[in-house]
Amino acid sequence: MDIFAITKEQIDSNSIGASACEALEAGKIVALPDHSLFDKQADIDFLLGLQNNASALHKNVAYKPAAHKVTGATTKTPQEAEQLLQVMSDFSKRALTLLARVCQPYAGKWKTDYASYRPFEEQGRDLPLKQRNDLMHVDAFPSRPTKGGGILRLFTQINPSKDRVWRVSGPFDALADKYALQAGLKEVKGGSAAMKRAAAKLGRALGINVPDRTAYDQFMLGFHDFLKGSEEFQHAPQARQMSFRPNQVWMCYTDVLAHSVLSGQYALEQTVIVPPEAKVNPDIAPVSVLERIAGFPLTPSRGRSLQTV
Ligand SMILES: O=C(O)CCC(=O)C(=O)O
Ligand SMILES: [Fe+2]
Repeated sequence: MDIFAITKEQIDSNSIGASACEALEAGKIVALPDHSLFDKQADIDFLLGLQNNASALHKNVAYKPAAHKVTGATTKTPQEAEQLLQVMSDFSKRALTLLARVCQPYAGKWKTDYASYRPFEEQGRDLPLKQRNDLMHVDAFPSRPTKGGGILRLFTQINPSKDRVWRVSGPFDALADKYALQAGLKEVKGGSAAMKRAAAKLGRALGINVPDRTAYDQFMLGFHDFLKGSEEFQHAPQARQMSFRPNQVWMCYTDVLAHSVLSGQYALEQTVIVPPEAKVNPDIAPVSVLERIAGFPLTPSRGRSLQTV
């Protein structure tokens, strides 16, 4: 029920059409046939070996394709840094190629976001509440507002022997119907253009980047925190546990499907931001669901289109 499985034959014969996008938008996990997203075993061994530097790796390792840069890793030598950049960049390219084949209706329309490598054991990770990924949540990025776009992520794991275990709960509309008002949906304001200009100016003067958040982004950030802090939601009886085996590749909209990771080590992920108008069923996008509940637009461009209807 939560999984939409795609076969190698479907990928090879280009016969997926819009079916995977539809499943993803409805909050399902698309499971792909086992598929290595690495050129050679040596690249995988290199990433697994980085764990030996655990004390130097503070958080997930991020690869930023637009800047062709890796952050979050402290490498021992320039050669190691160069190899990590190369391996992450190759992974990112392969993941994006696969995404474009599985989600043809989106190809060319998304904004490429970061890729990441997650070298730590997730079980028992000691993180502050907002950063804890073992509590179910929908994703929202504080530094990168999507302005209504969907957060589509492709995951794989290079762990040779251990499953990655998730808990999931959806669909989004049921979650929003139950909790969006409690989480402050009616109170969010995008801020006026003048306020945003003033904040951006102040940010530049202080040398910090002030993200340009819409009311939608503000709500989703708050919703992420609200869900992590809700005892009731964390113990929701409808939540399901699922396991991903070594070498498995899977995708989902992590802002549509509430999820948490209970255990697992050595996963990689590539994110793309899909604008709502590129979706096959824009009416079920979180921004549309939330606007129906709120009764007012949550992003400026959607505000314009709502007014002309
Ligand atoms: O690493 C994972 O398996 C998922 C963690 C998560 O929820 C996230 O990165 O937003
Ligand atoms: Fe998440």
